[in-house]
Amino acid sequence: MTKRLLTIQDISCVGQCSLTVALPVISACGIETAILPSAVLSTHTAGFKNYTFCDLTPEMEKIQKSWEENGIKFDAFYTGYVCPDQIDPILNIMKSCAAEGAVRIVDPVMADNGKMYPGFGPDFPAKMRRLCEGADYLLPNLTEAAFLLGREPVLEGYDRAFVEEMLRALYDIGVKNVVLTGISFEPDQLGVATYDGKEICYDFNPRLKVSSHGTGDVYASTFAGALLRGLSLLEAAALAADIVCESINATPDGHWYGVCFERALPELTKRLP
Ligand code: PXL
Repeated sequence: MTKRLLTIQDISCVGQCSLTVALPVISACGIETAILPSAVLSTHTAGFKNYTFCDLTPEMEKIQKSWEENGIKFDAFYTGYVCPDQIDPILNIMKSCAAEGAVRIVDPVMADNGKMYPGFGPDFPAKMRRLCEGADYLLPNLTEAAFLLGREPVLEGYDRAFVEEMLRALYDIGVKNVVLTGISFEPDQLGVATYDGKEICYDFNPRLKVSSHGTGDVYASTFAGALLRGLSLLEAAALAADIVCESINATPDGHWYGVCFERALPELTKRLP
């Protein structure tokens, strides 16, 4: 039977991120993809000027009630960019609209490259941490991982012991599986580390020369779709990294605001069982 996933994140109308990535990517994986927009923005917040922002928190409870009245349940939840007052409404939806054995995938979108995204205050990581507690899969980048743990981000010069201590600390938040992205021990490699409470695994790809917006969303969406199609933790983590690389490689120079993940969708469907 086809699985139904609910993804909760913003609609950035233009910008190739969040829902405009998650919906096509997860659908391409053959998973029914339902959405709950956390906010509507004219564009994403990384480089466009005068973006509009409409916080949809007041809709959430009403939507939940309607879903309850229709008996709608989800096999999986995948959260991304959410607003500070949405943690409890989202936890309520995850409780009342979960099919048996429903999986929670949390991408704690809030920061990158050592800095919080515009619009999130210093109190946001503690709120986001509450959403992470009880997640089946947590997918932070190194900056988000540090902020979730109340630490200063360390982005270079670290070793395996540093990464592995961090994975264990993230696991201790109350998470079943951790996927830590943006790990690098050598200048020409970039990868991810996974931890399921027993085993730590790594997957590396050659580091690409450009840094791009929206790659975290391509990563998490591919991971979610692949996982629901039956791939293991490490298989889904590695496939998602490959699809991000493929998307970056398919993006022409000067296309600064996102990656052309659309061009990587054929490769994604080819790689699924
Ligand atoms: O890609 C993460 C993201 C999602 N949504 C919005 C953003 C960003 C990153 O900047 O601004 C609105």
